[in-house]
Amino acid sequence: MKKALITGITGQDGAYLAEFLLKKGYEVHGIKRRSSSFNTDRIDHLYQDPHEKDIKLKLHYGDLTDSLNLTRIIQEVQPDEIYNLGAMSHVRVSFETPEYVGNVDGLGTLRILEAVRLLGLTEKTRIYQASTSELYGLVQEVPQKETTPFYPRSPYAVAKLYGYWMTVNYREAYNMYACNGILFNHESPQRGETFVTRKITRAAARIALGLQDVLYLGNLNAKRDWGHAKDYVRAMWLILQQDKAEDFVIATGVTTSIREFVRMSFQELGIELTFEDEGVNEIAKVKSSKNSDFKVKEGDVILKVDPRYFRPTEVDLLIGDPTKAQKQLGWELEYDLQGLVSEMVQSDLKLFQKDQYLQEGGHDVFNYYE
Ligand code: NDP
Ligand code: GDR
Repeated sequence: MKKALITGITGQDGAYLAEFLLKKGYEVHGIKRRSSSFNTDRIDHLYQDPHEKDIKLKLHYGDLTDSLNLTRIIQEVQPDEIYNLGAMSHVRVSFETPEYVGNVDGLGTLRILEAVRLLGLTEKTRIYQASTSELYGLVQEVPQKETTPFYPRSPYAVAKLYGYWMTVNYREAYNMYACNGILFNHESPQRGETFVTRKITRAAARIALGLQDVLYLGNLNAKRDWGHAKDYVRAMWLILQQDKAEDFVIATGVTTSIREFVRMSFQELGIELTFEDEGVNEIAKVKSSKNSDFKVKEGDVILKVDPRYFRPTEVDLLIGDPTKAQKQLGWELEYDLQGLVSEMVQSDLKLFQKDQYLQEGGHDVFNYYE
């Protein structure tokens, strides 16, 4: 039985990957951070009581800033595969915490690579590094592929650039099986609430149910190549199953603006929008609504721009070319954007119907949204 170690197992990708690997028969180990409240929501459905025998999912406390801890866990587990998904992954927040991001996202990658080397596991352990389309940053070429030059535009992307090159360097210097997956944006109902897609699908559901009036967003013109996280974790695994370690772009090849994602999300609920006044004064109004149970009416302003969400340096356009992954890994998409939007909106609608029910029953409902 193969053993996998996942950093960032409590995140969106970590949770889907753990589920995927368990189904494949792996023993899965995950590193979780100590938190003052429970932080395992996304993997609770996979949880196995550690008092039982032969459990297949094991969690270890740890942190990517702690070399001793990482080295000890890797020594204990002796993993066949390590998926380094742990990161402070929010681009805008990285402008506020640049040193921390350098430590976790940049040096954290080095700590994993070096631990494997020092423990003499270079022949046994394969390493997947969660690299990102943010490396491309300022547009140099479209669509972006493995050979496109990088031009990172945030402390997050600069830290990930260090992780990318460390992975390449350890592969070349020590003949390690270490690979970068250069993944373009991927989303799901488990996406963190402050990333733009989830912020939009949550707001669409909440506005329809009368739990929120307005959605505040930043740059509506940015374009992203959005896929489904389930398709993307399968690619991570495939990248580690090849004869030779290589880096791969994982993307859909289709790009869509934030504004269009808003339109599609509300449309999923039968609410048509009109957008007025591009720029900082841009708003979106309800044009029509098919569902009379929803608490919106024609002319309601449901979206405003708040410059607070603008970034000091923005990545305007991402569109990836997944040809290499398709040819060499045999990787194919199972989801398209319409299916993704539909799944996310319907999931959030169900989630917030519970809040609506509680509120109507006279209970207080609090929801932090940014
Ligand atoms: P999430 O933000 O959902 O998850 C990040 C994970 O990293 C969480 O488990 C988090 O723990 C953990 N983590 C954060 N800081 C530390 C630390 N100091 N030590 C150990 N673990 C830590 O990210 P995603 O699942 O969306 O992304 C997975 C990886 O892929 C990340 O590295 C991200 O940068 C990268 N990536 C993501 C893309 C995407 O579109 N989703 C695209 C390309 C790359 P906790 O739950 O406690 O916060
Ligand atoms: P991104 O994702 O920065 O691409 O990084 P995010 O969803 O945060 O932003 C996408 C685009 O939407 C614009 N935007 C807003 N973004 C957020 N979060 N909130 C807003 O209110 C808002 N309004 C407009 C942004 O300016 C941006 O252009 C994600 C992360 O998962 C990274 O970890 C990963 O590496 C990349 O995807 C690929």
